[in-house]
Amino acid sequence: MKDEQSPLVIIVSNRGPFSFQQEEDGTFSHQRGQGGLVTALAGVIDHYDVLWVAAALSEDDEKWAIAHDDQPQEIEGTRLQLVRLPKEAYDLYYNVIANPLLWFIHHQMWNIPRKPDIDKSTWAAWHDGYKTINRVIAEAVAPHVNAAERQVVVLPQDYHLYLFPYFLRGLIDNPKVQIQPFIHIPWPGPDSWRLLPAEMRTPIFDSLLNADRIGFQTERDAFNFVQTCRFHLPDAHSRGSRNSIEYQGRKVHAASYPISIDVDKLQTLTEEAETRLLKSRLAGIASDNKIILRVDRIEPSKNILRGLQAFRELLETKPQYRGKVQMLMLLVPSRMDVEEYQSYLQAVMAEAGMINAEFSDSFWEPVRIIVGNNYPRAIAAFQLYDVLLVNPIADGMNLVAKEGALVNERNGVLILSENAGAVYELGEHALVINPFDIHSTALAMDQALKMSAAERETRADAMRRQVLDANVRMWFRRQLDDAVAAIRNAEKPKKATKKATPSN
Ligand code: GDG
Repeated sequence: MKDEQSPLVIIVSNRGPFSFQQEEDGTFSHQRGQGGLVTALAGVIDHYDVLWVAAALSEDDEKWAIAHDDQPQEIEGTRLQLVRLPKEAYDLYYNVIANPLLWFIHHQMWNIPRKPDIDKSTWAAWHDGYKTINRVIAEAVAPHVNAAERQVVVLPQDYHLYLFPYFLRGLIDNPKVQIQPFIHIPWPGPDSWRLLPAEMRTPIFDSLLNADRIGFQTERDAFNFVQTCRFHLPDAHSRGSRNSIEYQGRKVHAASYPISIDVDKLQTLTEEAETRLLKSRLAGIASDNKIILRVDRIEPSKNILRGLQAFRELLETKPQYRGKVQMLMLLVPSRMDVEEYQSYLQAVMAEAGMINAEFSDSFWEPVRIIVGNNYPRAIAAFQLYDVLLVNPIADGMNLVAKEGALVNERNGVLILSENAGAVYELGEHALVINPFDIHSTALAMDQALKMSAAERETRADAMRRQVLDANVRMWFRRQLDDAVAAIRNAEKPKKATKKATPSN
């Protein structure tokens, strides 16, 4: 049941919750969108009055938008508006600026003597792509904000929309609005931003400070943001605060809202026939081997290659595991038109092939890679692992770690990077590693594989409880509660303040 008194919530994201396909008879069918963000948000919005505004990503999405006069339509209980965007500008925004430039800065993935190389074409992409798309999306959202006669909470999602708050602020006149971006990826410290020219980074910080509150995955990210603004914007002051910035007469909060998973939905999914079938297939592949699992998008920041190198070291130094342990890797294709991603996949395949060539025997394949997009298969695999390897170079949160902890049936051990946001909630019960340290990762694999049943159970129980206690609904609710409280606070008549007396 939606609460009529509740605010209008406008989620704004690059990728929407549904994609469309036009059938031969001209009607449209739809499919749920993919990705961590859509999965997380799709699970929680049913209870709110939500308008979701996203980019029309395909030709059929555009046709769907045209068929509905570019107005919102209700799809499975969600009001959705897809914004048609100039194609060339979209390509520059997405494939030159957002991914890879901003993504690489956030995950610190540079090979600095060579990259980033910000040349004339990057500048053109900034002006004609990133700025343009952010402005056009803000223009699509503004009329909804202005027409609403009640509180409005605008939730732009992630690094694709950094300039959106600036453009939106210039277009709206509704005082009962809170602009509250959420940033899903890690926010690096001030020095990392020196890789971006001041004429790019300053508008990003300035735009975000046009918001009222900015949500981050962890306190570390929120603190890094405050520090970044202090260092790079001469007019920004934190006045000793770790989580707010005063800038141009406004106070902007940096808050942490660790994202989580939809516990009920995930548990239901484990019961479905398809998941069960996939589970028995995967169990068959692993035979009676212990499973070291990883589930990731094919993404250099996930550190897949070092994970394999650690497994190689394990097999080299501890021959007792040969024939007894299999590394199962479910890899989801991602950004396959970006050169770095293609060559990364090639390197991963080559390393896995080399390990198999060196160690396999007639009955045992040390590494098994399954490439493809199949969420139920990932859920099936989570139930089966003995060890889950989550070793990203940097990761905002990492939902895989939480999903695994919830549904695993073998009291599996989590090996977790100290640079994943999830480490703050799960680290105490996981084996925490430095993601660059291949040797220690191999030692952690050994420790996990020989850990006593009692210790595995204690750790797994604690992680499961932690995930059960922090559902994704809470993540969403907390953001809305804070936004509504801020609007109410702003509406309260201001008490006359005493004139400050100069002190010594
Ligand atoms: C970004 C941030 C942050 C697995 N196989 C398939 C599939 N999955 C699911 C996983 C998980 C999701 O995709 C991936 O989420 P992660 O959090 O692990 O990683 P990112 O995609 O990088 O997500 C991250 C997240 O946003 C949310 O804020 O935690 O730090 O980088 O749920 O189980 N999904 C589909 N097909 C598969 O084959 N569709």
